[in-house]
Amino acid sequence: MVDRIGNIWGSRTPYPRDGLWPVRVDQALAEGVAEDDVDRWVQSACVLCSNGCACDIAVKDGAMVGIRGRAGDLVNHGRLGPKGLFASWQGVSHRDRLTSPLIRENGRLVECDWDTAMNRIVERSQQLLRERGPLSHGFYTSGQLFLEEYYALAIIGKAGIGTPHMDGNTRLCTATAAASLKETFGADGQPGSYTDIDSCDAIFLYGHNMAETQTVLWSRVLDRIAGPNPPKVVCIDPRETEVARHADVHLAVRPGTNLALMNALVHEVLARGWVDEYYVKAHTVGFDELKATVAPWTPEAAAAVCDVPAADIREAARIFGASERVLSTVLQGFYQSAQATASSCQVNNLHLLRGLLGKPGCGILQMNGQPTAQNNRECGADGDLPGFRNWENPAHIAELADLWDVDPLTIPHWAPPTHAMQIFRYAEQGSIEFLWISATNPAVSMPDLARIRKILAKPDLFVVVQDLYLTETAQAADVVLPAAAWGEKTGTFTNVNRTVHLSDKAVDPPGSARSDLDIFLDYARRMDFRTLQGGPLLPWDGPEDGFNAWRECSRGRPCDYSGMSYGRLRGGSGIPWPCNEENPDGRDRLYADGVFPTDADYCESYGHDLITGATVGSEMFRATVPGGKAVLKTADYLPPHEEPDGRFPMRYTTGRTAYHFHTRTKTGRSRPLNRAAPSAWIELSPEDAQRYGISEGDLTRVTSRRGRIEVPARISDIRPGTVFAPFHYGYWDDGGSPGEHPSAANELTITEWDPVSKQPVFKNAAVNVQKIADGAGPAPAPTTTASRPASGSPAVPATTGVGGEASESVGAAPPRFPQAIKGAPAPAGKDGTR
Ligand SMILES: Nc1nc2c(c(=O)[nH]1)N[C@H]1C(S)=C(S)[C@@H](COP(=O)(O)OP(=O)(O)OC[C@H]3O[C@@H](n4cnc5c(=O)[nH]c(N)nc54)[C@H](O)[C@@H]3O)O[C@H]1N2
Ligand SMILES: Nc1nc2c(c(=O)[nH]1)N[C@H]1C(S)=C(S)[C@@H](COP(=O)(O)OP(=O)(O)OC[C@H]3O[C@@H](n4cnc5c(=O)[nH]c(N)nc54)[C@H](O)[C@@H]3O)O[C@H]1N2
Ligand code: SF4
Ligand SMILES: [Mo]
Repeated sequence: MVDRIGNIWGSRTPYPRDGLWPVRVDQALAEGVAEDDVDRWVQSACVLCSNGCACDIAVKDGAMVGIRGRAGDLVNHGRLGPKGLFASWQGVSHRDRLTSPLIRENGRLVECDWDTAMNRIVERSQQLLRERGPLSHGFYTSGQLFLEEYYALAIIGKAGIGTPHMDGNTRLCTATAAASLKETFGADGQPGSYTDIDSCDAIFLYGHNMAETQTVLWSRVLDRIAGPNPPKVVCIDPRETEVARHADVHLAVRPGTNLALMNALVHEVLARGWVDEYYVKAHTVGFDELKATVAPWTPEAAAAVCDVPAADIREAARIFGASERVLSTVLQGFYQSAQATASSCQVNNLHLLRGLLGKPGCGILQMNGQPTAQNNRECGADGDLPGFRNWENPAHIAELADLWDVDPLTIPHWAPPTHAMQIFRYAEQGSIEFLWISATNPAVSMPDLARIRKILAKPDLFVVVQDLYLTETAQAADVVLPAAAWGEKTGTFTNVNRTVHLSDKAVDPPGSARSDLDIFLDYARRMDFRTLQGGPLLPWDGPEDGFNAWRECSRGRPCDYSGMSYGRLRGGSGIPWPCNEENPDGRDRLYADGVFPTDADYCESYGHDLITGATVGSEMFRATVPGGKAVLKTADYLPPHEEPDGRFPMRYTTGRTAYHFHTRTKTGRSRPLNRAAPSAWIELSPEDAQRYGISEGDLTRVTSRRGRIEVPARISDIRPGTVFAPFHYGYWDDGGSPGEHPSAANELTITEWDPVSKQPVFKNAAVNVQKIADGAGPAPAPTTTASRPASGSPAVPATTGVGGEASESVGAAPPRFPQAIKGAPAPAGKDGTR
């Protein structure tokens, strides 16, 4: 039996450079259920991170009773990680699920039927449209719905209502991935592929704790590291993460200083002549400006700002410059930190300078986080237009108007789409009076929670929340709509690797819960949205109609799905887009020919100034960017806005642990995961702990200009001067609102965003830390992850595995937690080694 709590990545299946990653099928079944007892296995993919591991859901007597990885899928080769194995099916099979709509009556949420709930929404919606117009409406959605659901919502918002106020939690998540790809290459779309892990000589992880946040992808890296001719690993992270522990160079930068480091890496690559001059000349513009911007950024200059040794910066640059094939992955340590888009563009620039694109082992992964964030960006239920169309290009608006048969003037395009932080600002100011929140929990996940709570509680703001559970956000709603979860509905979604999977319905939703698609279609029908011809705007009967409509919308665009169908997605592996006549089986990596989607009539964006965020505009873009060339975009380093001072002397940063997903609505309801990380903590370096008289497990108060949290301290290997808090711990399992000891990391974070991507800055703020009580024992932080106790600190009991004794917790309903987890090697004939 393999334990995926104590042993997150499972056993090694090493393989050589350019080898095939061996298959290993991971499986978990509920206690008392044997493989022979399973009635059916239903094809799906995991929705607990952007890796998109393909799986089959085990069904017995109409209930989900387990999961196993799909051996033949190109993404995971059979593997699943802790969240996939436990939280997927357990997280939604819980007695706490919402089973009927709720409406607010005399201040309290009471159960009602669907007609009552939907009528209340439609009445308010119609009244506001009459009296105030479309700008009274805002939609704040997710990175966790299915493609068909986003596309329906995009059509409702853009063509039915006509509001620019549509965004998703994708703004908090991967807005910078999209922005950096648009700035450099002209359109969103992942250049690289997971197969680049198989072929690379070096892998750079920029602010990406892949070991905990894409555990299956990290298994692939670990298997390369364990095999012959392993890749070099470079890690840029202020904490001693599992990635850092495997790194040849670990640059533990001061939070908020990424761009200084990136400018130095580019400086070194130029200074040492590690540049493919032919490639740069043939395929890029902007070289001279890039060179001038990085000129002052010697390794010594960056070392002073980032507080890392100049020699380490040189060594990292040497690894980048001298390795034949380099893979880069970028995530929240860059996207949610200062100068996010500029720092991420420098990663693209490094690859362009060396011509390391479109070849095996030479990928860029501007990572996603949420399972379906990519689809929201593609379908345009966030601040993008469907099919990566450009809001500044009237021809693109006309295409959409044609496709939907509506007046082009209905589709908002007179200004950039409104980003999430601005939507909440309009709600705060009162111009948005109707806010429909689907599949996200802003009362825990947005910055500066005291402010967000105040906005959601405004009496004149009508809030609809569509969720699986009565979350902290749902508790503030006027109407709560119970949604069907993964496994209870059919749809498609696309992972980081552009790979599209179909997830089939395995079981019925609880009570009267309905799929998000059915809810949106019902709203569209009740609102009687019409086309110019007079037909219904959304005549779809179900998800497959939505997928077919989307295929047409995507045809000829970079994210071309026209060659896919539900039929083709059933049975085999997922398929990466573009999938069309030219690429009937999809394409593994983009830009092999060095031609980029920057043609002014085709591109998704004309770009921005990376310092101010001002748009470049069509005229300037046409004058300066020859179609097909990539743009070497750059900016000078600026210090973060909130720097430590006498009152708030520490840098505060936030993030994740392997065992929980976001606000824990699923992982907190899976017993093994909940036991592994039951409650909140902060991480402090031994030096700071000593300075403040704090010992392992002591209760601390962390204060910023916005608020406070009170949680136990783990003394860990984080860089001195920095405090880390996991952001998973809201209040649904603790009375619903912050009590005596608030624990949500976002009580402290700042209302600030990147000027280009508008992604909020969750990863730097200034705080003060003090001890408020002795601890009763060690902090409740896992010992298997970045929160592991610092070397040399007192003994702390290990994070328990699933093989250990069961204990009661807020976890899953009784018979549902797994007893057997298998990590079986591949059958004979496949190249599985153990
Ligand atoms: N277990 C688990 N996996 C997940 C999720 C989850 O909630 N739990 N969520 C999914 C989602 S939606 C996302 S977006 C991804 C996020 O995946 P990651 O980006 O890997 O996760 P984070 O922990 O947010 O941040 C990564 C690292 O950034 C570091 N960091 C903090 N500040 C800075 C800085 O200024 N510079 C640099 N270079 N690094 C810094 C932190 O120490 C942290 O280790 O994970 C996905 N996978
Ligand atoms: N301090 C700090 N804050 C952060 C971050 C950080 O690193 N630090 N990371 C940010 C990032 S990257 C992200 S992605 C966000 C995540 O923040 P949230 O989106 O708020 O987090 P989740 O807990 O995933 O919320 C998703 C909600 O959707 C519900 N849900 C799940 N599936 C379905 C479905 O099919 N239909 C419906 N209707 N509902 C469903 C779940 O029950 C849950 O309540 O947090 C952001 N906030
Ligand atoms: S790596 Fe991500 S997609 Fe794969 S099983 Fe884990 S949570 Fe699910
Ligand atoms: Mo995310």
